[in-house]
Amino acid sequence: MHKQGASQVPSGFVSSHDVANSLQASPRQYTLENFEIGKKLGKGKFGKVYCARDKATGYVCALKVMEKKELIHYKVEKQFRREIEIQSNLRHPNILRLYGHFHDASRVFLILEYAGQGEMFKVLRKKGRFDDVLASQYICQIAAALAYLHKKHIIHRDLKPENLLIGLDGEVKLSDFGWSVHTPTSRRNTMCGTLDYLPPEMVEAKDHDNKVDLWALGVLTYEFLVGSPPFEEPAHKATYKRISKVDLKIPGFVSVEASDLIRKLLQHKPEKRFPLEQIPEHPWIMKNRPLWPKSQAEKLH
Ligand code: CJ5
Repeated sequence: MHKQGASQVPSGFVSSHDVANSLQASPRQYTLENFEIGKKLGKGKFGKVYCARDKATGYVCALKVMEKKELIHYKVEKQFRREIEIQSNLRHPNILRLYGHFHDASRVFLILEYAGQGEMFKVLRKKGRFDDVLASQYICQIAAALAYLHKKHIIHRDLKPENLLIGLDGEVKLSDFGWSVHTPTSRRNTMCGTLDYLPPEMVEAKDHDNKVDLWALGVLTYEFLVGSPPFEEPAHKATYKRISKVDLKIPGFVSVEASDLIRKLLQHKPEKRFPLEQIPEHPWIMKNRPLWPKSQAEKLH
């Protein structure tokens, strides 16, 4: 098993020490017996999530336990398989690792990386909004993760605070790849859930490509700095209209540099959106980078 080295990370992006981790060092057939189960972290339609520890090595991870009959009942087996297939091949400091999976008669278990500081949306709700220093750090890391995915022809498609976790060192981890798709299968989108992060081409049910993630990154930048997404409305139809018109109003307290990046990402035409590779050199990032905690900033070169 190879480790993620700094040399594999595009220059200008944040890398992280990939802990020599025992879960991947010797790939073996895991069973539930191998883990000490800790605190319950969450509960979903299909199962539960726990903090767990590999008894042999003491390595802490997250265990996602899904009921087979629920997966079958909701006809999401295919989506679930895709999540495993996609996520197990990804190695990036800002993407939550999937170390392995196993099953028993009634359940499927995913062994996932444990992000020590928990869920981004909770941190954001608690703080209200982030300052430029913190937001720029997060956005630069998310841009790095997206650039990595796009290089592998994967579109995330579901970027929002609920799908972001924070590691022990404050690093962002993209998670929940259930809805990502492999390009170039450009497909029509079926609508459900929140519209807030969807670009015009998706709310209008047109074909889309990896530029949808750039739009979502713009929405996320706004939300980090303002506390709520830019096109939020009580009714779906109103949100749809605002997205379609790019009805964007940025509050005065948002810095000129941040506003510039938000506007450049939230372009109606997908091909006009600011490219991910240029994000580390954008004035908003350049201005704030010297203020990032040392542990983050020094990983750049
Ligand atoms: O529960 C989830 N995701 C999810 C998605 C689909 C289906 C299911 C279910 F049916 F199996 F339940 C679950 N995500 C989730 C839940 C709780 C993410 C975070 C948390 N809470 C939390 N709190 C503190 C720390 C922490 N760290 C984590 N590290 N790694 C994880 C993974 C667990 C599942 C996905 C991310 C959490 N998480």
